[in-house]
Amino acid sequence: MRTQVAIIGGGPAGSLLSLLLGQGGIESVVLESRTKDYVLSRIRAGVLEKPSTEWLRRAGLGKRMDEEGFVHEGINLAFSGRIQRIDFSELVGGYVMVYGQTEIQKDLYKALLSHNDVLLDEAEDVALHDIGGSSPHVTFRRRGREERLDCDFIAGCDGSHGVSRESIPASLRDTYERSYPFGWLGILSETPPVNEELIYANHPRGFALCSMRNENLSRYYIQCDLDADIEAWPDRRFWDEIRRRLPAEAAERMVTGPSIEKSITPLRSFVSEPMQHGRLFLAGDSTHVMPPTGAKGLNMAISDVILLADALTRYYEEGSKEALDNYSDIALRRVWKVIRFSWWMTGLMHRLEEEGDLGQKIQEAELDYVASSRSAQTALAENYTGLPLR
Ligand code: FAS
Ligand code: PHB
Repeated sequence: MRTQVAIIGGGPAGSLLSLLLGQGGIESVVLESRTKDYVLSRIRAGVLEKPSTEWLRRAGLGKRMDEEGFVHEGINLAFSGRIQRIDFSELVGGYVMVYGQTEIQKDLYKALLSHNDVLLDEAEDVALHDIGGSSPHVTFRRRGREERLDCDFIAGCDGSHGVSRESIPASLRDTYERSYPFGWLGILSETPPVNEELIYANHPRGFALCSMRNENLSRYYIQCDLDADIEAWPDRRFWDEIRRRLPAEAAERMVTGPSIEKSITPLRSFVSEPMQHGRLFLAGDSTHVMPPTGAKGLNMAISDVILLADALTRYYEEGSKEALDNYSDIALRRVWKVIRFSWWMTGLMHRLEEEGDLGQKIQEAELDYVASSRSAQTALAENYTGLPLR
């Protein structure tokens, strides 16, 4: 087999890249190790930055997003028994869109499947070869057959546990990592959301987040110990705990019900540099992971892909390698700003045992400052709604 760009990973990054390249007349093949149905069943992100919604519309993926998604012109910070709204439209003319990653993945696969044989799922033992040389290729096994895919370039969009990043010699990679000593216990419930917009809550008992997917599908998270046992968190205990972490006015409004999904997510910040080695280009979680507190992971995957698709298009249309050569530097500048914001939101909103009660008081004072300072709110709004691409 031969193609122009071999894409490893059929998540949001890989499938969006393939779609954008196809729209520019550039061939690609996406190799996904899981089944399509498995990828479509994953519950992950829920919030899109304004720029992400604009790029998805330009890629022809705006229709269902604009029909079924919810534009939010603000978020709410809860602390010290009160709630402070951050008004994105007033502060920066911005918004975010609540539209689940599951829905975006459905739209992407639907758009991709109209292009023949672009997406090959259940591709096992994917291995990258000659990424530093002149004939890059990928080998894999599918449906019992050994396959080889020759290409000009390889895009590593295989997430934080993929093979692409590891294909770059360790001596040529710089990795930066911080794992937090806590996780998020999240549930999905067919109940009306407690609030029209998201509530991020700081509380001495730990962080809590009230989010949603639609008017009758809510997504809630609470900070939990990393080694927490899901069995020890029956729904009743979850609802009691999240209510205790919210101001009374919200806790009283909360409608509870059986959870239809429950999972624990570890929190970490991770960056691997560079995002390019020879003919291999990395995008999304394969090269950076951040705590979901800033709602950034999916949005960063999308912005990497917008940059990479543009650079590959310039190469094939104009023969210019300049954008490809600058891809890693340009993408990493935005990555580090977003890693910083996610680290800041996580440090502000979570119970940090090592900081003790003094730390809790300092967090509450910082939140009180944010609540009373237009410039602090503007900085938060700028970062949350989406920083410029370059
Ligand atoms: P993905 O991990 O989504 O996709 C990689 C794909 O590669 C997968 O389908 C995998 O099966 C495949 N793959 C792996 N190894 C392979 C191999 N060897 N060969 C072939 N294929 C391989 N982000 C936000 O922006 N907003 C949020 O609100 C948010 N909430 C989150 C909540 C949770 C609970 C979690 C876990 C994450 C959240 N994120 C959020 C981050 C998340 O959305 C990721 O950033 C996003 O899925 C990244 O997309 P990809 O880079 O495509 O990686
Ligand atoms: C979600 O809805 O799943 C969600 C929203 C905001 C975050 C993280 C997750 O910061």
